[in-house]
Amino acid sequence: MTSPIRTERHDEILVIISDNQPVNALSAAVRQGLEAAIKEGVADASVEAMVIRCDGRTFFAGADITEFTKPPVDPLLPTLVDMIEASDKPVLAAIHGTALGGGCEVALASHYRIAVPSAKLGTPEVKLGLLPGAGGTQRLPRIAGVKLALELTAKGDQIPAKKAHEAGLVDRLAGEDSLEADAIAFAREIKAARPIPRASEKVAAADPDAVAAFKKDNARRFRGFEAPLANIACVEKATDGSSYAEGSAFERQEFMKLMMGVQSAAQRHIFFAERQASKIDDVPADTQLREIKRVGVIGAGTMGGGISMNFLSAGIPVTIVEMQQEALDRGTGTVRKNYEATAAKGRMKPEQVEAAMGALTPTLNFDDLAECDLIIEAVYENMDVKKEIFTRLDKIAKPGAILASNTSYLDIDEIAAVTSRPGDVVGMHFFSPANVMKLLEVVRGAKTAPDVLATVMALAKRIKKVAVVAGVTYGFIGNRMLMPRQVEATKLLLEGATPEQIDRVHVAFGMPMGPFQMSDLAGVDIGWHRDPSRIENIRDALAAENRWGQKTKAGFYDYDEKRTPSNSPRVAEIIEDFRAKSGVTPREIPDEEIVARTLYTMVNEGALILEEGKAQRASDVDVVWIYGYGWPVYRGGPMFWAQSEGLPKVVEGLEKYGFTPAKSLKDAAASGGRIK
Ligand code: T1G
Repeated sequence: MTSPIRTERHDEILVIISDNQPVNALSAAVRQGLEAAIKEGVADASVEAMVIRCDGRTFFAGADITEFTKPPVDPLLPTLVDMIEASDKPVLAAIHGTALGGGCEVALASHYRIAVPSAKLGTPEVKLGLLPGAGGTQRLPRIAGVKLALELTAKGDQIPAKKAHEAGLVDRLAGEDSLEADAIAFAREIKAARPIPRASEKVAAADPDAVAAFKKDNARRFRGFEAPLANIACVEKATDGSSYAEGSAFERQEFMKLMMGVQSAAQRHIFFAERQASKIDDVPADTQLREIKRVGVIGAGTMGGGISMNFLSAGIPVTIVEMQQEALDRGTGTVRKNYEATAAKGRMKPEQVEAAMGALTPTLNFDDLAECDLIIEAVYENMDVKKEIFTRLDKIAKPGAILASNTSYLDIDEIAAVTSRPGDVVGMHFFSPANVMKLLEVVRGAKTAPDVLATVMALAKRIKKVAVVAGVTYGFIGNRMLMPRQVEATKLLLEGATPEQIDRVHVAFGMPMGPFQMSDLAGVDIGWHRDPSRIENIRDALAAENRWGQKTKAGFYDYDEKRTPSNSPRVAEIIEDFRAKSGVTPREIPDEEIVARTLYTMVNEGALILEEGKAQRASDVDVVWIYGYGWPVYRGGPMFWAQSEGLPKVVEGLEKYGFTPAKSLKDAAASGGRIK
């Protein structure tokens, strides 16, 4: 097999080139090729300096993550980078695209770094539950200081080449289209410069204030994660007077601890699961896509406005339709307000706000949708209303337009059936707030055409969503799994638990909030029959007293002006009343029962969804819960977590509390296999 590494001579400069598509991951073959090429350059007296660069779209994007579960192959990356640095001839890294992780570490071990202005550098290993294990935590603080080293390692931020140049992380900026030539010229310039600069020989100044501030600013973000603290410890080690050798030994030790831990396995699982989710098993990757030049959105409410922003922010014009001018104005006003809030935080320029708003065409005329290539219905959850809309769309939408519904639960096949073009109908279930939440459930109807699916999945990437294909089933994947959790959480209230206990168990597990906190945020009145005289359950009782959640400053909790929650004596009374009416004597509920009844039941529902073919793969279910509901990524999603809990334990827990485990779950538990 040919090596992905080749060399080219430019007189006294040896250029070492990697071509390992798609992202030049530092696979064993790449490492072996680099080692051989560096040795060749060092041994050849006519070589006075070396340049390392990559073909394709990016400089090395890191170690090859697919190798982590395989036996290690020499040279290991730490050995390779130290060998590069030890070269007695200058080595120069020529960077384009994203120099990430081990790729950044190869650049840091090189003696000089030149980058095109569009390049970015980073050490995002922390997002995989790891840390830069090839000297990155030791070289970064020595080159660029503690503060930047923490941002890059413990947070996993990327830094644009220009900023990296200002910080001394990059020595020179190349022309955007002349990287190799500029790198060779730079190599000629420094080839005789001595001493050769080596990061590991520099001293990194301690900066306890920066560490303290960083820990304080990121405490919430790091809650439950192990890797960020390990990164911080390694960066601090580089500044405590330890030698590079001592620091890198400590780094190696910490890296191996993380590598062997469950959190990194979970985070690496999600890294690949997210990319796998974009693949539709029975739709070829090269399916011809439909062109989407203009999107129509029906409904300018919270969802319609948020959905529109996704496309406007991606530079896709939107026609937004309402029935009343007042609603239309309110909707477009909210879009502008959201953009202006983003601009106020410096994350958008005023001219970008105007460009986005300029691409938004509000109208009361439904027929204006005729020019749209994709039309997304985002009105309230009522099947009759949706059918009426799709009947009208069928008459006015242009041939080939994709007709999508943002429904959260309803049957896409039933909606498609009112049109003459069911192949063009698909579900696009955005999660609120639609311009923020990354998950998009793409609901495949029985007749949805393959190219419609492929087009929507590709469009999801364009609007920076993580898309997962769901089948037609009530609540699709995420909301269907939410139902047993909500049912059991409510039952547990009757039996003796409190909203705060149940929420505490979920937050301690790593969820951003528990079921009742979530209910108060979304609205206790969502789906309520609106008849205050009809009180059949605790939720009805709350809704009837206008306890609709945060928006009415009272729900399952009471809220002050700043929406700070407090336990509600009134809610306790309501729960007591229902216990009395139901003849239930409250009992002490152990936390493990809450876990089994609210989390194991979700896993069981996920297994049923998979058995019914309503999700393509178990990892898709995980992706839904990570990106749609904030499931802690260090637990890898419900199905991965169940596996790490031990399926026999999950099955036993389900049976202990009277649930029937899904067949696939039981079989996998019995055979020691996995849920697929
Ligand atoms: N290893 C193996 N495969 C990788 C990979 C990697 N590092 N990065 C990407 N891929 C695959 C990916 O699975 C997909 O495969 C294809 O490449 C395109 O990726 C010792 C231990 C570089 C910004 O964390 O952030 O170095 O689905 O769809 O959107 O200190 O990939 O096509 O079959 O994401 O253009 C640290 C991870 C590793 C960077 C490009 N590095 N990658 O984004 O394409 S650990 C990272 C990314 C490490 C050392 C440590 C992104 C990207 P497929 P893609 P993209």
